[in-house]
Amino acid sequence: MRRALELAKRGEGHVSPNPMVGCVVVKDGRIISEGYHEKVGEYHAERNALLRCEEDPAGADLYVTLEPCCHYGRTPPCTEIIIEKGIGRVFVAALDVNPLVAGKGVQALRDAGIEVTTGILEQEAIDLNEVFYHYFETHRPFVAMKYAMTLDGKIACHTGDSQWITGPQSRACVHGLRKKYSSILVGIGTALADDPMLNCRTDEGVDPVRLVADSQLRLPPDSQLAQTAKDIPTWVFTTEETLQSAKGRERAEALNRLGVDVIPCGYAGTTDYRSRIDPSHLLGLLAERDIDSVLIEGGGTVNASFLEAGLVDRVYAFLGPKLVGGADSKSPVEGKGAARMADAAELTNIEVERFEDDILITGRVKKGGAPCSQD
Ligand code: AOF
Ligand code: ZN
Repeated sequence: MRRALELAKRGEGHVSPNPMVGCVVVKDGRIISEGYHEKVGEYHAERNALLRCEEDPAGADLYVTLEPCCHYGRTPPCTEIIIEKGIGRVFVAALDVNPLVAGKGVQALRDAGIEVTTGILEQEAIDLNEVFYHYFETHRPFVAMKYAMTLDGKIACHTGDSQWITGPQSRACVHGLRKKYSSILVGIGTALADDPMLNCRTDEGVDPVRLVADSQLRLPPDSQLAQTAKDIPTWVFTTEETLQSAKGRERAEALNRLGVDVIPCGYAGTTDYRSRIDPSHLLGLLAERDIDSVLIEGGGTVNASFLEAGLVDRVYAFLGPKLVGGADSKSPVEGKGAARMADAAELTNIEVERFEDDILITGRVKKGGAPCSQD
């Protein structure tokens, strides 16, 4: 099953909104075939493994990280080919949450006389597909928030200079994260300050859809994002109000011509800091377009609006061993912030990793603990 989990990971970045799944076929104590779900719309892990067998898999054991499906989706049911090939026993890591499958896949195999064991390395399998489980259960994209800060909690100097807080190894890890999530979001402040590309610069990386929260539609047509929108999908979320003004319409048309998709989104009002896009509505619009996950890369305004709305599911905080000081130097989360420590957003299932002298702390945000912006 460990091998099957390793194989599953190879699908990362290519299968969204499907889960990553791996499969190993074992006969007489030898692995006779392996497979994984390589690309959304294409064959599932089990079918890939079974079609690649160079010897008859009849009577073999099949290890799979997700309950085999029993429905006709974009591909035929895996239970059918497992039964057809005469597999003797099936070992499953985790059950599916897709209501078309959940429990029914295992039942179909048992009904056909196959011995099925579930729950092997179950937690690992669930953790691997945290995005898939979350998206199916909530119908809302999984939100991961990433930032790099100095040891004194700043994401830039008071002048705005921010290159670089962390070293090359941490930055390579960020490109790995961009492969893991199907979209990447920045606020217009970050887009203007950094003129980023927001692509995935790793081997075989797939570029995530690039999103900008831009209530006033200020993204310049000569920005890198707009200029490369014909090659990498780029969606800019603005308000109806902006699109109704002559200036807004003109800006939208200029961006459209460059291939940018300008999408009207709800407005969360003007707070004590800045006007902003409604994060919950934005996620709803993404789900309509089958986007299962978002990596938020700042800045502080966007981070605050998602965190305050209780919509952040995972945080990646990179720490660079530097101190820049400055009362006006920006920190990762703006907004008003929690009034009491008891109202702080809290992380659980913490993992710590080191990249040269930088430290990455990541964890899931405990639910029901969003910071409250009221006193
Ligand atoms: C499996 N093995 O490798 C995967 C499964 O549209 P389709 O046909 O690709 O079906 C997608 C659903 O199939 C997905 O929501 C999940 O329930 C299951 N994914 N099942 O037996 C696999 N990727
Ligand atoms: Zn399947």
